[in-house]
Amino acid sequence: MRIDIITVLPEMLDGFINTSILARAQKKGLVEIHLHNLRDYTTDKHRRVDDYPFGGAAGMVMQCQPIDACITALKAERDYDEVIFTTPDGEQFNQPMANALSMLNNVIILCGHYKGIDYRIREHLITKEVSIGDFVLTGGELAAAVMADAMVRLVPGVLSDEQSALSDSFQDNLLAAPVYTRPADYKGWRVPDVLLSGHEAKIKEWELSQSLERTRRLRPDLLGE
Ligand code: 6GU
Repeated sequence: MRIDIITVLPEMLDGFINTSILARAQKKGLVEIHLHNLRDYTTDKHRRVDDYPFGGAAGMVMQCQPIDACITALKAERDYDEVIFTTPDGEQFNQPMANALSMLNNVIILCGHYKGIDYRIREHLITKEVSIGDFVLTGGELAAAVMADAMVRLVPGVLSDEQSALSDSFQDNLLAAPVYTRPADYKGWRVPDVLLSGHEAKIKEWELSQSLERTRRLRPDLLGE
């Protein structure tokens, strides 16, 4: 899978995509993540990528030209499955969407900024508009990071233990069961006895009952309740 992220703040994403699991996934050759500085594509001599909105509304609007130039240059190199725009009025990102996107070969993520982008970009070049929740961020960079992280960890081979992606909260609409590590007794805070019993069937049963109990208590909506 290849992800191309178009942004006016590549430095904001550089550390993130080159750290930890995302860095290892790229070193292993399982994914490629490329950052593109939108300012490198403007024909404006002052490197501006935004302008005042027609109609006199507040705030600046990202212009068509640099975005079109960047996306067109990328599309000349390969076919893209989706051209995603991050925006608070987009479709809500969730685990099923992460699962579907993780199976694609080539994806562009355009990070929104300022008051918005010229709507013609959304009409003519964007294939999918995505929000990461009902709150407003100053820019789409954090949303792009969230999406890239959720997608990349699902690519086969990225996580050392394949099971660990399958047993995530939300993969089966259940919250994950609690986990513990050594020591079994820390300042009198004890790990549940069943986990120390070595009885695999009993442990599975306990984990499922914990998952159900936590989901019912914390996220009854996931159970349709
Ligand atoms: Cl994708 N962008 C911005 N700017 N704010 C958001 C968002 C995206 N998702 C939730 N809030």
